[in-house]
Amino acid sequence: MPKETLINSANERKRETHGTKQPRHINKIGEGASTAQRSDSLVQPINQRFLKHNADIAVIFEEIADLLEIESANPFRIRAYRNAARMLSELPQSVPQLLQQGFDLTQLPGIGGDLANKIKEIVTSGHCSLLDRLHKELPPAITELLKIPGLGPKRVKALYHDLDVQTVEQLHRAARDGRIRTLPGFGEKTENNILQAIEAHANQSQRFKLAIAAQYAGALEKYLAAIPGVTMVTVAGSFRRMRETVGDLDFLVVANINSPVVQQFTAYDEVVEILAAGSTRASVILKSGLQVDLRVVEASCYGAALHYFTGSKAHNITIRRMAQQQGLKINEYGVFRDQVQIAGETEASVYAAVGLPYIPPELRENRGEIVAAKSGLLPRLIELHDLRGDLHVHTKATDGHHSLREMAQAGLNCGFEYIAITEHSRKLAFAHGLDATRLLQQCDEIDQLNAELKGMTLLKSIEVDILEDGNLDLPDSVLSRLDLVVGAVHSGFHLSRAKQTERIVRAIQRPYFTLLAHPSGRLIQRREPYDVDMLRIIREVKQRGCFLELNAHPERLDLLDTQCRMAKEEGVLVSINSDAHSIFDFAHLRFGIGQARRGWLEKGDVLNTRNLKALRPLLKRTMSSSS
Ligand code: DGT
Ligand code: CA
Ligand code: CA
Repeated sequence: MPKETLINSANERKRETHGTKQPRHINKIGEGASTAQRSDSLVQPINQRFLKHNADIAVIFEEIADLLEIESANPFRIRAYRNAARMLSELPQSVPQLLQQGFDLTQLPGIGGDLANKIKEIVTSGHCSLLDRLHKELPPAITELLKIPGLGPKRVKALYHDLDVQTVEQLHRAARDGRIRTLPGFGEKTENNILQAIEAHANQSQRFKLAIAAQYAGALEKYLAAIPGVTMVTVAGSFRRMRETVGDLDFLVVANINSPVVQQFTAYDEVVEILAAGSTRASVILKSGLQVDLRVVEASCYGAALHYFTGSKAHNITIRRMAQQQGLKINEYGVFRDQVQIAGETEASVYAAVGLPYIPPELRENRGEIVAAKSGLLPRLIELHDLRGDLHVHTKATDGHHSLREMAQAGLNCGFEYIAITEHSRKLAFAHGLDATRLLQQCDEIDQLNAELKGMTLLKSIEVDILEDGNLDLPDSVLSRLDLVVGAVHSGFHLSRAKQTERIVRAIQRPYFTLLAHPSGRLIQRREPYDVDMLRIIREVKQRGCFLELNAHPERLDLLDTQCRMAKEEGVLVSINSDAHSIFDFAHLRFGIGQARRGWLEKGDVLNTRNLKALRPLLKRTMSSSS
């Protein structure tokens, strides 16, 4: 093999390891490098050979070893995968290339017939059926536990088998509740160490909720756009990808050479600290604690810079590798062939240069979007204007701030055709929840108002509490008189996984149940999702012809993006709702749309893109006692 090739692949490996390294904090759970590669690897078609590097194969073998160890497989078998992973990651020759040259892989150290076949399978098909099988048996999040310092596969195995701990959140809970010390071989000291490790892991960076960051971003965007010489301002990074929280804001500005943009940026009145300031870049901390990075670029490389700074890093790395395979170089200044810029003025030109259609920012997480783009299978993502109504709205009859009429008018202003009035039920005394009498009274008011309203229909509903035993907080005789029933959990968050799942499943099975509100129960940065078997719930929802909510409240954004995708795969429609408590809250819907787009949802996957005529029969199905 020529020397140059060896050096190149060694550098490439280094960059890969560096490039996919993720900061350790709880908010990134599920988005680590291995997860990203995993979802991609499940769908890569045969001709994607070039996406597989030695390091990719090593990652797969390492994960197999971890999962086998958690499954108590034969130690020799586990060791074989670990050794092969190490060997592959250190091997300077590219295994895919060796295979192409007809090299017999069993000549590599530690590679027998079985492993050689697995490597071939990975290189030629992009996935490994053994790993696919293991993922079916063990929750994918479990490998995240291995990232907590001090937790190896043996401990993870004990935690999973004895305490049913599958996620870092559950681990945290178990440690806080003192359950870990009861396990053989753990003890109080280990429990404390685990607790500290999780907290260190979680606190490594302060993140801002998307809606909060949007406020700072909007103001700064206006300020920057008004600076002389500035022709374009965009916020890139995780903000543009609509992640539910952002670590910092990445502003990209096109400006002419004489523009005082950097000086004026650092002079912005919210700046409390200037971390760096050069001629084309700067970083500052705002009063809020939010960091803002600024990059100034020329119009000719705007698209390349936007692509680079939008990320995600994992997405960029894969695109860059594709470019390398085609003899191209991509960086934040453009796409180059032999030092000549061939693309980069627009983002679309960057994708076109590597033979791909434009990929929307919300999909750029290296979760299969590149393969989908290549195969012409990118989803046509839902947009805000696709919504025809909102199925979760409160009024001042309970804890909202505006009247029925005011909420109806606000809905009309959004271009909606219907909104469902979903007050809390009696159990939520602090919210002045409705009992049967008050609910039926509200139904009468709605009937009267509907007779008067033009272009807007109020649907009669309730956000009924799901009690701890799975019953609903109001009798069937009352619920049966509504257009739809929205059910929600507001208490008993700490039930065991089995009990919580059973509770929610029972509620869904009630004769009048339509929509499960904020299904995971998490409050961003305040309360972890409750422990529940979401797939089971989604399947029950499907079975009953019911629906799931994606609650757009900035603190909820619940369904999670990955769960949206799960719902889509299971064929369950999602309703993107504001949970408005005032006329202003419909504005939250845009974040719900962002989350839905991150979850690959299209217009057809979303219940409330239906017009009222199409919606009614879907709701009716859930509202017949025989269903
Ligand atoms: P955040 O701020 O933690 O919510 O997440 P991002 O994605 O906004 O990350 P950030 O602010 O560190 O960087 C913005 C983008 O810049 C990132 O999404 C991709 C790109 N980027 C940053 N560092 C690297 C790198 O080392 N390699 C590559 N390929 N891209 C990078
Ligand atoms: Ca950022
Ligand atoms: Ca940044």
